[in-house]
Amino acid sequence: MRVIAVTHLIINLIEVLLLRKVNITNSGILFLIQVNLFVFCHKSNANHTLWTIPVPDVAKTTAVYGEIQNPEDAEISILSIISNQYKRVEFHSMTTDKEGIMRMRKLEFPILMKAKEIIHLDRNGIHLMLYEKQMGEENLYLEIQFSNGVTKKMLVETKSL
Ligand SMILES: [Cu+2]
Repeated sequence: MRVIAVTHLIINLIEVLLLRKVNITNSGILFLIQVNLFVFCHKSNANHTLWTIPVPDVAKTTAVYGEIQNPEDAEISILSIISNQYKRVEFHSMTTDKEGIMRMRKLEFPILMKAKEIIHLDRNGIHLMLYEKQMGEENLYLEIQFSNGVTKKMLVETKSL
């Protein structure tokens, strides 16, 4: 009886230790997941990615979608956007006319942004149009010039649909 009891105690102890070990590992994994999630969220927040769809080399025009954020606590405006691959960058909006046809309309700079505002650029709304493609570097970049003197250089990713 005593031997059995001791054995049982040892098994219990091992179980507790194993369980603890497992728990520590689990918490470790959970912690790592949380850290990764945090870094991921934080990163995606800080980068506000822009993207475009692949266009044939002969195309002189492309559209850019994604997000542009005003990180400031104050109103600022976008004075201009320049690109390393295209001569001209315009803001466009999509409006539906009386006949129900969607039309692009050019928005003039400066583009006013409220404090912390995020402009969501998408295929049915506001987007960027890049004109007159020139030969140049492989990666497409946009440089957003804000009225507070800050210039933000953003890489435009290519997404295949
Ligand atoms: Cu457009």
